[in-house]
Amino acid sequence: MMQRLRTGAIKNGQVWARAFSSEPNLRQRITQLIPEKQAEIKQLVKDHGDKVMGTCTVAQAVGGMRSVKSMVWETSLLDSMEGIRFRGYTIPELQKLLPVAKDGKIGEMEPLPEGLLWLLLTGEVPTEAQVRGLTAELHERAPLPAHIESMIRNFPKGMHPMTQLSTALLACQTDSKFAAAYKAGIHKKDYWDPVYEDTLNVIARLPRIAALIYRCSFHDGKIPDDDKTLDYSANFNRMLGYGPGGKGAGSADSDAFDELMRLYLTIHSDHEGGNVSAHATHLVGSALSDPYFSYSAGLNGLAGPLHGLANQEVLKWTLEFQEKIKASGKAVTKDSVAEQAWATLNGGNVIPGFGHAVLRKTDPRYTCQREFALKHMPDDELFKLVSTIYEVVPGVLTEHGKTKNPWPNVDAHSGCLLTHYGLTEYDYYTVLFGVSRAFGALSQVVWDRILGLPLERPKSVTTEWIRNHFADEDKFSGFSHKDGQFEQTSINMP
Ligand code: FAM
Repeated sequence: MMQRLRTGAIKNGQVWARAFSSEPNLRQRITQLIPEKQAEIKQLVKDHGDKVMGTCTVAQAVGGMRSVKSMVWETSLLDSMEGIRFRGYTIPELQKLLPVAKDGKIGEMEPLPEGLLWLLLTGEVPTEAQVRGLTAELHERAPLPAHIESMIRNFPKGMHPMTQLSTALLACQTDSKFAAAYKAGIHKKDYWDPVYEDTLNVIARLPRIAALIYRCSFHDGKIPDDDKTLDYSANFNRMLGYGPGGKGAGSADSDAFDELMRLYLTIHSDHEGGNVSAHATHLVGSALSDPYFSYSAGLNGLAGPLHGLANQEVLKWTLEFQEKIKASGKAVTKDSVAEQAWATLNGGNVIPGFGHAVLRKTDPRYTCQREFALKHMPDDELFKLVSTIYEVVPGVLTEHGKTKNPWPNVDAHSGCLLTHYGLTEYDYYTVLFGVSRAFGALSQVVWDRILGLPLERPKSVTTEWIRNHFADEDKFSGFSHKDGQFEQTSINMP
């Protein structure tokens, strides 16, 4: 039976459906949804194709295209005041709805990211049986192409973990089902199918790639086999070398690190389409580059300090401050935090973990991590410092007067949680973000191919074109907030 599952899982979704429930499995459910969704997008273009969704001013074109509505992204939507909704659901809603680890009660434990993956790909909350089936399917898809492990083991010491992650994932491209199918002349209506295969394979393989990078960069290079009895996050933790409660954390909370990883992988998965990693993945995928190429590109964007790398920068900033305070023999106070924040700003640097290109309030991904800390580690020293920073920095940034959003984002909190459970190597943190972001960015790429979205190719212009175009008009003094659809964006002068 197991052997039948192993081969059948990848070739034929029917087998998985029979094995875990009589309900449709993920591939079957997506297949059922396709005709309806394809008809919907055709109708949408027929009904509204010539309507204007928004505009783009010169300031927006020069200032990073903030708020320019020019992309379709089905898996999530971000509201500047409320934060992210995954297929219409907020994070607290998902915490009450999505299946949890075995024996747990829905709503009392953190959601399984496998359930979120189902939601992102179908728009539907899966049943427990469907999630168990998906977990098992990901285990079957997890083995890496033969050359990957030795490649990671031979990366130069000191190569940044994100460089390793992007390179190792790209090297798995030898196994792309889409690239092979395209070469063999697949009909365009069937593109989505091998893209779906690649997507699930990438998501299944990322934990082992990421764990190998961690074990080789920071430890002895030893890594256990995949444990098929565990869910995606718990298995990832074991491969990283951590027990259910992490390393050195309180034994009362014996599965707290597994729970943290489930929450972490769920909340970092998607943040609509315009962020650098998602947009890069979508853009590269639009050239029909397969999911290995496109997500490797997304990871390269995630590695920037203004985007995913901010999580390592936050911990570095916080620990350096803690160290400085300890060395001076003083205590952490609101005043000393404010002093440090001003020193950072006066040095011409950003305060990592604060601000956002779209959000205008505290990121709900920050809030749910704070709630996790209050539940599991309220007395943690670093958590207390992060809480003080939360009390002080928004005021400093507001007084500084530049940032449009003085509130913390997702990256302001994650490092202190990981540190509590023993994962202290902050250069590694963005890799965890990268494992999670594949869920959202690649789910959308599957839908890009189902919906037949074409090559992405916006129009660019030169500054001379702009000058000439507006030569007779006095339009360089700004613009009005006519309908609240866009904001003046800042322009970075070198
Ligand atoms: N500290 C200091 N200055 C900041 C700031 C911060 N945390 N956030 C924004 N500003 C500055 C910004 O640099 C800009 O200054 P200039 O006019 O001198 O260029 C000004 O405020 C206006 O920026 P904005 O319109 O409010 O933000 P942007 O949309 O341009 O940038 C971020 C958004 C996220 C890049 C910016 O807030 C930032 O650099 N934050 C710190 C880095 C960080 O936490 N990134 C992670 C974002 C996260 F959610 C993610 O992607 N994972």
